[in-house]
Amino acid sequence: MSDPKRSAGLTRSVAALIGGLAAASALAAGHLVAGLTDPRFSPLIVVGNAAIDLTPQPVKSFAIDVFGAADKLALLIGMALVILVVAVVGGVLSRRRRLPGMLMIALFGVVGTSAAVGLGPTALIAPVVTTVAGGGVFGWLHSTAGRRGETSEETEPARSGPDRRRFLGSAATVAVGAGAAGLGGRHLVERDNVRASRLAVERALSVRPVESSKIPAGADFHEVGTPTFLTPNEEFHRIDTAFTVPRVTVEGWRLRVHGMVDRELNLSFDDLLRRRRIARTITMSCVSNPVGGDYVSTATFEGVPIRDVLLEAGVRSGADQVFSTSTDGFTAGTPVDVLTDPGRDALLAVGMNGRPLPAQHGFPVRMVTPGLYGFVSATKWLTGLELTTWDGETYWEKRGWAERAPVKTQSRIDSPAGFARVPAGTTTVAGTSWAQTTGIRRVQVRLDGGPWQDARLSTEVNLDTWRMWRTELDLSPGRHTLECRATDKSGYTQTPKRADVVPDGATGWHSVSVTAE
Ligand SMILES: Nc1nc2c(c(=O)[nH]1)N[C@H]1C(S)=C(S)[C@@H](COP(=O)(O)O)O[C@H]1N2
Ligand SMILES: [Mo]
Repeated sequence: MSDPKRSAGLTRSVAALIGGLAAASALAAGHLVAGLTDPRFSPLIVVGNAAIDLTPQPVKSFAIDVFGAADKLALLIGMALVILVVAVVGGVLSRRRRLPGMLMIALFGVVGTSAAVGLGPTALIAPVVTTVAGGGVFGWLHSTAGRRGETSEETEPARSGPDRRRFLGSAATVAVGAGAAGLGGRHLVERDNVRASRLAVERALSVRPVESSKIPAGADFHEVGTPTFLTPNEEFHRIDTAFTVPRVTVEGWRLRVHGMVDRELNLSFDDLLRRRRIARTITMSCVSNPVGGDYVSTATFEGVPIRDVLLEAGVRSGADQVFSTSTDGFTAGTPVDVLTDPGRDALLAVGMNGRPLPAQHGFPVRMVTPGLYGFVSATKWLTGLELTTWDGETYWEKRGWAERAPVKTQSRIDSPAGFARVPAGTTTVAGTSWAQTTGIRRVQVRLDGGPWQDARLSTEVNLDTWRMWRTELDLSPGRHTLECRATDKSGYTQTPKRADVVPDGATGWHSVSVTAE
């Protein structure tokens, strides 16, 4: 039967559905194959990482501010929407002929595959499967839909009939298949292949959770709204550029200490554990923490002093930077004098609050350096320490952040929260302050720009950890502004001058506005 009206092509909605389903199956198939081979090469992850790399720094900081740890999920959803829109447009352009859609899939295939070229043969499997699946599904659905009965330019195609049903059946099969492949892929990509490793490390730790929580009484004012002194691992802030959490096993881990050293070291995890281990309670903070922000947390870390390992390797004279590397492509530069300072105890940490490091905090081994922001000193999923001079450019330096970044003295009001309504009269104000390696001498609070009054400080645990504070203020009914500022043990008092987080950390006083009634 030769029906001239058939050349009218597919309806717009069918064409759009075909485009969308082809894209969804392509990504799902690629994700599944990546789960079976190497998660790094999933099309979603490859595109996601490229998007993170291409994102201009201000947008990146904005995303971190707005989405916090959920920034990567937001990126994933955004990417999925963009891909869907492109696919739907591709489908609609292919109402009469398959070619435009096929060309678009081929183009995506070439881009995806070329991104994987040079990463080894397994890297090519996922993009190739993605492309073939996309093209196959598109072609198949397109011909199934084209085989239907009457069509006319003006009216919708028959809403019933065997051909229509056949197309809907095929579409449903593809949707279910794509869903299953996508879920299977997600399961494989996120499967905890480091679980067995973590159990082995658990047994090797010398600090147990109970011991690590032996913090003197009065170290926090949690009862009036400050954080607990130790941050539970699950609540510890997480900052990194890794789109998926790297899953590094203990068996696969090695640390190379090289560059300007007398003897290069190449340590397995067992080699590392055989060395002297210590535990230190340290407050870590991120340079992207705005005034009043909560990218600051405290844990008891157990690990091998970096100083021991560097002395063992023998640092040659002239080397003043340790350039650290990681499985996720992150790099950091840390001054040798800080890492070898016997009073500082920078660690190759394996334990956190009596547990093995969680995967998202760098399992199996990360750096922790008291007194420096994380981006210059806290490399997670650590793979190498290269002794060098200061001319190497690190991940964040290339993006406009500072080379040296000691943590700035800061304080924050935790309670009452900004814009809170509180009963008029005596109100407890409480918060946190930190000045790692120096220690906090005093925190002061003032009401509506009036005189500063000293707050009561919590018990000091050590100079590398935060110190909570509390005081009472008398609030008359109405709106009030509360401000705080800390003075550290060097005598420095926080400047009121507001500075942005770029390039080396925010300054300014935290202030909150509350209403008493
Ligand atoms: N491998 C790797 N290590 C990294 C990062 C990263 O992106 N990749 N981010 C750094 C930054 S900017 C900070 S603030 C700390 C945060 O450590 P956390 O996530 O355990 O709090 O890790 C540092 N180490
Ligand atoms: Mo950071």
